[in-house]
Amino acid sequence: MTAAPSFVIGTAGHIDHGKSALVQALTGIDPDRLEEEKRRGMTIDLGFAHLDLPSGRRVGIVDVPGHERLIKNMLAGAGGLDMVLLVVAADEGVMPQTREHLDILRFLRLRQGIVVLTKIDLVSDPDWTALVEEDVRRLAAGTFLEGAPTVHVSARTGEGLDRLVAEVNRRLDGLDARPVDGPVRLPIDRVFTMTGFGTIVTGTLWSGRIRTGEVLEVLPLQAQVRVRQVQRHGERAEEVTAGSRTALNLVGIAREALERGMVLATPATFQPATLLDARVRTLPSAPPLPHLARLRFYLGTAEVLCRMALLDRDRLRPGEDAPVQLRLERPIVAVRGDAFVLRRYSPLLTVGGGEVIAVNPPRRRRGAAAAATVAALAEAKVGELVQAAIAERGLGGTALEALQLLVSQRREQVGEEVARLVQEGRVLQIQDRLFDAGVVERATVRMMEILQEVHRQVPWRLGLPREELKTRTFPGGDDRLVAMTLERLIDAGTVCITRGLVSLRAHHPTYTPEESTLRQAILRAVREGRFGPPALDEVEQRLGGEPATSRMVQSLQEAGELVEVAPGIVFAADVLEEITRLVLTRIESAGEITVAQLRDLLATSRKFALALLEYFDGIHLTRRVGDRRLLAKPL
Ligand SMILES: Nc1nc2c(ncn2[C@@H]2O[C@H](COP(=O)(O)OP(=O)(O)OP(=O)(O)O)[C@@H](O)[C@H]2O)c(=O)[nH]1
Ligand SMILES: [Mg+2]
Repeated sequence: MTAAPSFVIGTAGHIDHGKSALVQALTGIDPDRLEEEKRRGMTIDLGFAHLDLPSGRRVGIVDVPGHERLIKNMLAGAGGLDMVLLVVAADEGVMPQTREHLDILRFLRLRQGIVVLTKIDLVSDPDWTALVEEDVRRLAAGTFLEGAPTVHVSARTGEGLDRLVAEVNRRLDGLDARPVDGPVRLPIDRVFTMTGFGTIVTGTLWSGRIRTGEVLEVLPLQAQVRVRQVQRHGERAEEVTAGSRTALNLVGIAREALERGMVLATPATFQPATLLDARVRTLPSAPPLPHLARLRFYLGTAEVLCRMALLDRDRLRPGEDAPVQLRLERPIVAVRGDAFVLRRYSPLLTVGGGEVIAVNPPRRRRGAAAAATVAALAEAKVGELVQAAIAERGLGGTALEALQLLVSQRREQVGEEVARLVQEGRVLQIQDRLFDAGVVERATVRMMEILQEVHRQVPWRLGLPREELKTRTFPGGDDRLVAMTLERLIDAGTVCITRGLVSLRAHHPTYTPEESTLRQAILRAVREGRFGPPALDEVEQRLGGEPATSRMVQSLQEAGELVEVAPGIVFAADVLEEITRLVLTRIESAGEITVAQLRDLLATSRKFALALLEYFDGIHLTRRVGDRRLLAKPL
């Protein structure tokens, strides 16, 4: 069963035009809840109510202040609206904050509204009313309110209220529901404590659903909290869904830690941001803005100071549209596609607004290139963004969850795009990690080049240890990626791994005549010692102690002709094979062998016998039980 989607309606309009009186007349709830509001007869902060429609549906109402100095509070309420009642007092007509509120709602991309001419009881001259209506029509032209119904209302006499309610009811059906299946995102607009409950926060749930008992994250604090109780329109509920006015009783956080502007969210989904790529448009009435103008930035219920870096011009003129980077003074939660409003710092004045294009992008150098990048990003499709984000992570790859943070789109949508990219071969998925196929391809080519280079420069070496190869070709690379790349190259017959060394299959070590002579001499010296070979450094000294000698010792080991059974103790491979056979024969007949027995058998010293048996343990030929060695695996 899917319940009807929830919506929130807001008021807007000039001070004293009757917004709060209208809400009270409609709902019976006085939205002016503060003592100061009642005393001064004006709204100071947001007020909340709910309206039961004839269809049985209940909608949330947010009442905003009209005072020009309280626009910041109006903005905190305007962010979560689905529909507005633009209130214009019939006796006064369009006034400055009628315009400013409408400008703000346009920047916030509100789509639906009704014009309410209030105080209609105060106007008896129909010509005057027609004049006001004409003014409003001109104001609405070219905005989402163009063609919207205008309802004449009196909060005092009740005239027109029924028509208004019917109009609200009708208009709600045309609204798009907010994404219930998205992550939880609730910009907090109020925080208070209630005796017996502790911390309560309220807000409009922008997306997702919240259930009792759920754990959420407070951003930008990145603190975890538990939801002890959920309320919807002041009534206890098991669950609230997107578009609902919501109150939550939180456990695990002090009231003092919370404030308006913070966001409650699904944990590990949003990344607090201080840098945004954005497109900004200024109002025709705005002053020209210089590069790095200091502005107030409003998104959700947050207000934060910022500097606006102009990427492709020195000045943003009135009515212009430009790609910018916004450097915020405090982290906020923003998502690609979010709408925001910009106001001048002093004097306080709405100057523009825009849309977030990228969250936490690289800091851009001004110029045509940066502007073009941001413009291209603005046009990019989700798939392209996902691919760019994966490519940006390079050889380290990225997890799907991290992509949600990077791209901040609806969860399923990102998953679908990833699946498509994997299928098209543009993204590689290894277990739960994602890599850009192009990046991997380039790294693979580079790996072959490095092997070629090493083979050419050091022809005597069999290959490169895996770790060394990794740090040279996949710096910062994910181990799973390295393993998979090697596996592919081995399968293709291009590369092989011998005794832990990676080489091109076509490579065979070659030696200069001097190196060949040295190898022979080393091998002879070790083999002569038979079951009691000379120590490595002794051999090296005997042969002149040149660096070439130790290089050839290494090459003999790599080739498997010498085996180091313990540090400094090497046996010729054929001698070690002979010892292995003797040990096996002995265990077969006697069932076991001890260090002393091996020492006697080989007529050698205890040092060698012990080193050999430990070596055999190490390669899992034998296993130790007390003093004795048995076969690791029964024959
Ligand atoms: N006669 C008449 N007076 C009204 C009507 N609606 C509101 N008023 C009066 O107008 C004054 C302002 O009304 P409010 O509802 O507080 O105005 P507001 O738009 O909420 O004002 P702010 O919140 O401060 O922006 C009050 O004295 C109301 O009683 C109406 O329909 N008719
Ligand atoms: Mg009011």
